[in-house]
Amino acid sequence: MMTFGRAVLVTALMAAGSGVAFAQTGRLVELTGNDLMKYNVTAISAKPGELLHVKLKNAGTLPKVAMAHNFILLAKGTDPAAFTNAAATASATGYVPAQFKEKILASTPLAGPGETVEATFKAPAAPGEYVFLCSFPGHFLSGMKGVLTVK
Ligand SMILES: [Cu+2]
Repeated sequence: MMTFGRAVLVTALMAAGSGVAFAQTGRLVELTGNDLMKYNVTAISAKPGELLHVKLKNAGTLPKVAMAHNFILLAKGTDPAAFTNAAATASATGYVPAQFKEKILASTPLAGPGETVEATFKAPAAPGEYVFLCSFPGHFLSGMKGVLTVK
């Protein structure tokens, strides 16, 4: 049983090291979301492969069940409307649709009022424009989106 437990721990550490919420390094990108369903920053630039640390604060006051925000970076070529349509029915997974899992380059959990969520990830290696958005129902359509430009 000890051997099994250790194997699980190593796997968990490797998973954490590969992306989300482990390393505190990376260039800090601070975002806020508000009760008007907007990010304060809608354009981010990065070098190919640059390590970024996104911090998203929900600056609003409405209850989390009605107004939460996240940051999801989509792979190039992903249709954001199709993604958010699928997300709207994925409340059980924090409005992250399982069928789009391989299209998500980075994501944070949902932030309720006053909460801050974070994600550390490498910018894509391929130059281009990558959409980021909030997948809480209705927020993308209200304009809660932006573009990460890799160049
Ligand atoms: Cu939102």
